[in-house]
Amino acid sequence: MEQNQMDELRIIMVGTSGVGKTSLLAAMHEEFNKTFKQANLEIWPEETRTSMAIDECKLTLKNIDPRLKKSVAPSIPLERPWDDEGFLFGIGSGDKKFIKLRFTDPSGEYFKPGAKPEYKQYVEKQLNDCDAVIIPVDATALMETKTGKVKGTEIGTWHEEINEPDRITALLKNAYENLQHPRLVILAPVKCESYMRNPRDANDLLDRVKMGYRELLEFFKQESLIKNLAVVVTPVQTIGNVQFAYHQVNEDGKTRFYYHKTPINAPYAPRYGEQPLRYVLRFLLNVFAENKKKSLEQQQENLAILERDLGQKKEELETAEKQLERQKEKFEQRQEMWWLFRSIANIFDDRESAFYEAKYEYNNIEGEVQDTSKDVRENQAQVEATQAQIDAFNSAIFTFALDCKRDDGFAILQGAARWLPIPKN
Ligand SMILES: Nc1nc2c(ncn2[C@@H]2O[C@H](COP(=O)(O)OP(=O)(O)OP(=O)(O)O)[C@@H](O)[C@H]2O)c(=O)[nH]1
Ligand SMILES: [Mg+2]
Repeated sequence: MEQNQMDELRIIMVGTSGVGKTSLLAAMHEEFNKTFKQANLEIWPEETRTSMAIDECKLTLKNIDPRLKKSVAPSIPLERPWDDEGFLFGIGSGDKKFIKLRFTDPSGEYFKPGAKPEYKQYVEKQLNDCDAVIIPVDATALMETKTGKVKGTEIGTWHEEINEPDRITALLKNAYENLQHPRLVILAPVKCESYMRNPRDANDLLDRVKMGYRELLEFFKQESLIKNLAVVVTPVQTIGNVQFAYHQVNEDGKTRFYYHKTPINAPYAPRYGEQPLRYVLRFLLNVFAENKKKSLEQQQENLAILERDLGQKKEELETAEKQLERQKEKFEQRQEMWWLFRSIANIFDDRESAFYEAKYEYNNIEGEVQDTSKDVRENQAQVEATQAQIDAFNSAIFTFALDCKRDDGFAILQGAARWLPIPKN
């Protein structure tokens, strides 16, 4: 999490070309307004290349033909990948923005083994720095074989080819080797309408995800990682009302899946797009609240020191005031004396300097008391503001977390207690 003028939390979509990164982000985006409103949070989206691509993707999916022949435009690999601002928006309440969220949706080209060095470096750095990673999983590739739906302990015939789990595992092993910060990994089956019809099918899909990413999930469970990693599975129907029909090997030797809408004129109705969003926010807000708690403790400590300091200075001021009173009285007494006696007395006992010294000392301490009082007020305001932020976040997390699904294909595989707790509201 970047500690600049406003904290920024970063999420990256990870997966090979055509697996469904942009479509998933589009399905999540479709739920944004409703989900944030529900949690009494405002969002301030910024117009970027990615936000326009998301709108275009939604348009394509909203008007997609009954046989899904038309497809979403592949995301364009940029000459300089870091020019990609991603999809950026501020979150806050009232008119106060608390944090920024940045979703990055790279082109699948970047993840290819033969990708250009600058793409490889980009992916490596992003995976190192991003707080959360979302991995769309092509459910058809995971669940279908040449002879129909998987049975027993089978994994889909095209899982390796299309989802490239080994490639993804290698990238994350590399990025999380010496993981020092909390991270969330979401495995999100997409194009999964045909496998989410009833809880039994949905849980079967979940089991296949665990089998299809066994090596990755075992890596996540190792000692050095387990305390910093939360892992979740959230199947998202990125179009809705779609049925897998059949597969066909095309001239290029590549297998293509064919689908149709059910009913044939069904509208664009993505389902559960808000679930990965809810888990991302539940995680990030917990991480954020935890960091805020640390800075709150620090602020409270500073405030306690300042208050102690102010107490001391006030005591010193009282002493200086008494001293000033005393010197003033003595000086005034001296002033009332007959001038000759006064001049002689002043030679042995200069009450005027003593008085002005006491006055100077008093003014000095009074200035310090005013400065420290100001510091105390400012720190108190900061402590209250941070506490208010934490409270706002906790209630937002609470609202988000309430509707996080944990059954029928959805699951928290790791880090539930540590990074996805539901705060007491
Ligand atoms: N059957 C089916 N196809 C879908 C669904 N959602 C998206 N698609 C299709 O999946 C294909 C890939 O989707 P994208 O979201 O562009 O995939 P991507 O990972 O962003 O691909 P790149 O940008 O090239 O890396 C497109 O042809 C979409 O039309 C769905 O729910 N069901
Ligand atoms: Mg894309």
